[in-house]
Amino acid sequence: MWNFPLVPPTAAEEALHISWLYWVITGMAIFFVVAVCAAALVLVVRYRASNENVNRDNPPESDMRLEMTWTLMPLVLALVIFFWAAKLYADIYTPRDDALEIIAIGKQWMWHVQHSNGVRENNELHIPVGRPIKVTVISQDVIHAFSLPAFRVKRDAVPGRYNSMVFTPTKTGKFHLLCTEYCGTKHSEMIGSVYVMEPDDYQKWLESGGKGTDSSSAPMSLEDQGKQIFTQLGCNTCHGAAGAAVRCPPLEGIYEKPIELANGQKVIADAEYMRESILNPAAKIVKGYDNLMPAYQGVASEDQIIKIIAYIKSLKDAKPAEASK
Ligand code: HEC
Ligand SMILES: [Cu+2]
Repeated sequence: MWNFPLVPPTAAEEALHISWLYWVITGMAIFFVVAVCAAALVLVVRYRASNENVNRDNPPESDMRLEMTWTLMPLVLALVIFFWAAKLYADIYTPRDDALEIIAIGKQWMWHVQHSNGVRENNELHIPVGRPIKVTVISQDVIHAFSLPAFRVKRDAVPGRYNSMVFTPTKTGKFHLLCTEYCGTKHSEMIGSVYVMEPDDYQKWLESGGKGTDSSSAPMSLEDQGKQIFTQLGCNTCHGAAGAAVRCPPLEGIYEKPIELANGQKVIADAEYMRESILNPAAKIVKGYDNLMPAYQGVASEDQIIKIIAYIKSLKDAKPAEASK
């Protein structure tokens, strides 16, 4: 039952790099503790009051070489560690396009995982081995933290904010998935498993709708579900509707493009911006339009918003219909 060894398995490229950094820092700390203690011990014994065999005349008051050594050496070591760690940090937290995208919603007290073809799972995460995985996390209530010890990565799940991280699993198998931010009574039950699979097995798993058996019940993709929700919530009565009562900006082709706002500011239409535009449209008004969109705060769930954004993203290369201009 006891499956928490001192050091978790090392199952991702990033994990290997972070382990190296970790052990180098630990090794340095051990080296200096031993060196300082040994020096102290030697000096204490050698210069003890009863030892008359040492020369105590004229003790040196300063020694530039000594000063330089113990200033420059730690400085260089600290800078090496800083740049090394900064590089690893940037590798993990810089978004990249070649990664497989997965979204995880934290809520009291479970992880809800969404794959882009529409498969969803709770407290489990199935991913293929050998390719970068980008996990975007958000919380539906309080702050949680999505933690994968075997991959040495974790990210805070913050309400109202999409945070992401990238890692590349190198080993197949079952690993821990934890919440590492105290989030209430059942925080300790907010645990699950990551299953790293061979790419073919993962593909089969996805196509079978996450059941791993051969059935043709592949779910609807995120963007198609988003399109349905777009209609359910009545977004389509304004956006893209021919002869809509309200003049509104087209959503085709806006994803990750700069948008000019009424106050002269420019923003990039990323997921974060879209989420705000849906929940609280008054916060940022598109230039040339009026604040006529209803707020969907309390109406659209995080889950629905993720799907709507997937839908708007799928319109990235589409041309706006004449009617919605
Ligand atoms: C009553 C008509 C109306 C409805 C319904 C409506 N919107 Fe809007 N929407 C607007 C208007 C007007 C704007 C421009 C003013 C602004 O920025 O708030 C806008 C702006 C937006 C923007 C920012 C677009 C940009 O170019 O930056 C997004 C994203 C958006 N709406 C999505 C939605 C979604 C998703 C829904 C459904 C959940 C929806 N809207 C429902 C009228 C509407
Ligand atoms: Cu939690």
